[in-house]
Amino acid sequence: MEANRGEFKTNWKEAQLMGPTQDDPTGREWTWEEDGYTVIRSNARSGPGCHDNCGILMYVKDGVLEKIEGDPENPYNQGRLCPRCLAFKEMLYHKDRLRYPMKRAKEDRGKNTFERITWDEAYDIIEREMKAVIEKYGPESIWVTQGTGRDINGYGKLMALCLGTPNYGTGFLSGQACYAPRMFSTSLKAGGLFICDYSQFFADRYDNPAWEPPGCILVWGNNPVVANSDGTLGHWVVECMKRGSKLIVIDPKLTWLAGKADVWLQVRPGTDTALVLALCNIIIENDLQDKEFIDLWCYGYNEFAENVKKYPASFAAKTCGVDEDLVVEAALEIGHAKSACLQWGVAMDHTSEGFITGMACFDLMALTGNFEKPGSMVAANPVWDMSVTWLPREWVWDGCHKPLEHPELTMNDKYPALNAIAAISPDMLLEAMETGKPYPIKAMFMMQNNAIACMGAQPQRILPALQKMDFNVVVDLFLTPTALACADVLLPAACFAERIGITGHQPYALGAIAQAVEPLGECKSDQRIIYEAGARFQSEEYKKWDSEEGMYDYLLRNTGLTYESLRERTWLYPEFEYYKYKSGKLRPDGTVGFATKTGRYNFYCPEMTYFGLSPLADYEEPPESPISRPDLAEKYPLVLTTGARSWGFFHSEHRQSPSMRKIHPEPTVLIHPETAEKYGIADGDWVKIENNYGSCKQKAKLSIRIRKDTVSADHAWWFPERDPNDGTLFGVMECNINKLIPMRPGKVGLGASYKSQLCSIAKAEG
Ligand SMILES: Nc1nc2c(c(=O)[nH]1)N[C@H]1C(S)=C(S)[C@@H](COP(=O)(O)OP(=O)(O)OC[C@H]3O[C@@H](n4cnc5c(=O)[nH]c(N)nc54)[C@H](O)[C@@H]3O)O[C@H]1N2
Ligand SMILES: Nc1nc2c(c(=O)[nH]1)N[C@H]1C(S)=C(S)[C@@H](COP(=O)(O)OP(=O)(O)OC[C@H]3O[C@@H](n4cnc5c(=O)[nH]c(N)nc54)[C@H](O)[C@@H]3O)O[C@H]1N2
Ligand code: SF4
Ligand SMILES: [Mo]
Repeated sequence: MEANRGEFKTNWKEAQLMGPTQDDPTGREWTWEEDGYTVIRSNARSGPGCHDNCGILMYVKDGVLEKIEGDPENPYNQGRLCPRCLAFKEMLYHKDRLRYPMKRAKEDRGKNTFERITWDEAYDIIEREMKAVIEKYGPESIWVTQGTGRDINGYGKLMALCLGTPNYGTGFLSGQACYAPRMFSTSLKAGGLFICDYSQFFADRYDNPAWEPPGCILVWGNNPVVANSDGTLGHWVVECMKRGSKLIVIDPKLTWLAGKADVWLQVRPGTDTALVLALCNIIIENDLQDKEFIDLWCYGYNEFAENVKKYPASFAAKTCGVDEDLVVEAALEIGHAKSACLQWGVAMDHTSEGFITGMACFDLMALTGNFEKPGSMVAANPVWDMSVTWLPREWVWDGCHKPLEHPELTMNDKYPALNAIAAISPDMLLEAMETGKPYPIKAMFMMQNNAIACMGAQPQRILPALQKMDFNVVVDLFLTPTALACADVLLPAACFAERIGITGHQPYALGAIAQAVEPLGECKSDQRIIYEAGARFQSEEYKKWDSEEGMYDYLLRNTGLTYESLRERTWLYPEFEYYKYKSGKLRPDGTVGFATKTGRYNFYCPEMTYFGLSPLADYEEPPESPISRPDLAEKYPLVLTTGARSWGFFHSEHRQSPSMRKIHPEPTVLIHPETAEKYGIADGDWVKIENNYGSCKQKAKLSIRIRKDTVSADHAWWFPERDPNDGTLFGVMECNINKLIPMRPGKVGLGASYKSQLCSIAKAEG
């Protein structure tokens, strides 16, 4: 790689950075010429969607992106890429990419009668229509929505601020059931987010002398090798296993990792809390708890220890449907391990009271002293306070907006926990769209949100609610079922290779997204769309920048970097240390301990009483399960889990990509062969999946990998190859498993039922 060594413009030795960095950037260039290509070094990001920032090298010839390779020097992925980045070109240059802003008459919603317009006309319409809604109903009647953790999210908040509405958040994601429940659990328990330590905080990774591989990794309701979710790459787990980490997997399905685990606990979906509490019980019974950590750094241990006596191994075995000996074996493995970490997945948030599961998981880690030591749970603090993308902070947009006039207008009366994390309730907002109460919702500004196909539960409610709005804006890469159903103005977003950006939501490194090619047609980055559209609603003070680069310079203003200097390095790792609760680095006041009110890890969580809940974690059956609803189970005897991630798709995306579709051509429901036989279903048959909320059909895939009492159905299917004028919205309602999932959060307003429902199955016509 001689060709990419050169001189930097920035003198890094003299640069006044906010803090010391780990890696030596000398000579690492961000662009160079090689074999007739211009090579651009960058960090991948959406769109299309992903939670990660893998290091990439983009090879460009004559203005065309010809190939992408993994950047072997980037510590994050060390040269490896998953199929979606390798097939990125198929999405970037797809014939169906939206290329121009478009409008459609409101009476044509659902029909493909979009007309091309200019950006100015698009912004004129948005200004006129949104101002009419604001005038008539107030700014709070606009809902600005986002999808999952793409880098646009922090900026979406700016759009809401510009429009003056408090209603900004995930679009129709029942119970904010993606990461928010777990993050809130951990902030109450430990005063912040803590994640597994796979050496990702170090620029020299597994070779760093301070790092040690976890003694034991618990992969809990997560499939990291496929999902690479929330800034964790699956191959990190594999690298730790190579270095001796033991593996415990908790999953109703035999995943690739479960097949390699020391212990695999094949739980009934929705019962995880019972298992965690039993593991805690067994550890205490065997006197394997970390007494020093508990004495010095924890609060309410005695109450906790007393409470988990209710959950012996036999309770977990019976409730979760697993072997009692295996529960004990897992507990002893964790209790004896020199260190352990818990890699949790969205399966937790996808049960109604998953918020409590998250709390219990942290109790298990605290009980065994697995905080802040190498190979345990370490604090995921934002890099140099740059949390612009995952958890937008108010200061980021300081001075760029008028304060919200009616912050009290969030619809969280029922859910004080949501107010505590400044989140909205998508469930309440859908109700408001339907009923006009507590106040009407009349306009949508939807970015990266294919709600009808994917994010929303009960799309049969969402579709009519969207179609009766006064005005809808959709920003996407493609004409999705949601856009076809409801967009009055449809705006084309740029892919990551077509724009610049900064990454930094993953708490290890700051990174730059470098532009490799010109945007297709008139596509623009979401960020630019937001500041251009936002300017129509804001006064002069908002106009702090007039370019994307200016915007990123503004965001980086406290770090000592500019966008250009960050791009020069491509990535930058701040210094990292362990045991921050001992050095005062977890608390804003610099005193030792955790950043909770008690200053300790809270086994007993006083704040829970504010939400009318028990301060200790306890088990509750899912609202619809064979045990809680035997009446329903008579008709719908199987447990339904949905949406397990697949290699080629990111949610509803990539159905257009020929190679990704080849991996996974049709919607499939995984059924145990004995169960299938009972219902007369053969491999490849179309199956009607039904419950008390609705029904859909998917193709049977028979496999002994899944529990006999459970079926696992795909989510987010639509058929972009269909004619948009055939009246089916790309077939979005035919195979849509979300018709069987209620828009109904857990008691605190967080958590939902995407992975724990009841259903019946029967052979269907094709
Ligand atoms: N390729 C790809 N990657 C993705 C995504 C994608 O769509 N495609 N989506 C991204 C997003 S937004 C998210 S939130 C993450 C999620 O990533 P993951 O957390 O990995 O989510 P899933 O694959 O839905 O579920 C993980 C595992 O939980 C198991 N499971 C199902 N129900 C239960 C249960 O009740 N208890 C337990 N213990 N396990 C259960 C499933 O069988 C599955 O193996 O992935 C992200 N990454
Ligand atoms: N049944 C079931 N339903 C689920 C889940 C499940 O496990 N089971 N998982 C849930 C979870 S955890 C999540 S997070 C949600 C995810 O829900 P979403 O984030 O809404 O996922 P998608 O629908 O794939 O993505 C929305 C749209 O974003 C567009 N897009 C991608 N990149 C960009 C970009 O850079 N800019 C713009 N403007 N648009 C872009 C895509 O083309 C797509 O149409 O789904 C939820 N739905
Ligand atoms: S996880 Fe896959 S799609 Fe996401 S950035 Fe990495 S290689 Fe690309
Ligand atoms: Mo998610």
